[in-house]
Amino acid sequence: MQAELKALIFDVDGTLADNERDGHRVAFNRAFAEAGLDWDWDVPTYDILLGVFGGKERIHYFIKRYRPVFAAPAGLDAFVRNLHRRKTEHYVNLLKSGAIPLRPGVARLLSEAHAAGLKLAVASTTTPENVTALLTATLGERSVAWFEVIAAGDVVPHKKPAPDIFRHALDRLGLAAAECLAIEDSESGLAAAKAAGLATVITVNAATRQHDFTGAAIVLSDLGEPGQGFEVLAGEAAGATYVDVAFLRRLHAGQ
Ligand code: XBP
Ligand code: MG
Repeated sequence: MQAELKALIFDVDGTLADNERDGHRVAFNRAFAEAGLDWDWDVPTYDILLGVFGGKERIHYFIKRYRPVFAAPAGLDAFVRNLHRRKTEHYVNLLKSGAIPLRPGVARLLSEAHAAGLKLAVASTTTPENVTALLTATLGERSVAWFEVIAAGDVVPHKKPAPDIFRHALDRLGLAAAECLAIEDSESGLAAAKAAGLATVITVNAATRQHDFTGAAIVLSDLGEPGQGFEVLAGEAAGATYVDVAFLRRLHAGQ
């Protein structure tokens, strides 16, 4: 790419932290139990439900597909909204308890990129307070200010795989897609980033390893650390073993 790399736009769930199965899933189940529902999302069910982005959207889909005769006590939308609000509280409490660490290389890359003057942004489907709670719990309160833009949740009409949240982040950054790189973990996330014109680095996790990542700039097991390198699943790392700012600049220039 001709343009200089000016910003990194991070997905959150599955990318910054491996937080779906042991974080979000647990929080959903706690909210269901508390509401007296006999719904319990085990890992295989949750892996299917992860195809639907957004917690409220996921609950709606579950009811439609698995509990078609369920009659919500109030209107369905209000019922799901309230249930999801409690889910968010449970999730934030899980984060505060230290249950969810960042993935390998994330803390290192964020602090290096911030120090190098790259702008940092988030483009996520999750609820905004989940993002600030994750950053605060793992990197401390001041890390939230490293991010010029935290684009998350219902601020756009269409969630991933639609490109809306990445376009929104680019607008707020005041940058062109060619000046940025996205970091994602899922096929839908890649589709969203690509449709917004962004070159994308993929770090897979157990739930996304089998996804189709055609069109990604590179597909890695994780960001890697100096002593514990990544595995390259697709693309060319040119001898690098972990992702740092120099690696991202080279990758971006080659797009
Ligand atoms: C992943 C999602 C989210 C979370 C749950 O978002 O789809 O819905 O699973 O969060 P991303 P909420 O990978 O874009 O970060 O319940 O707050 O929606
Ligand atoms: Mg994700």
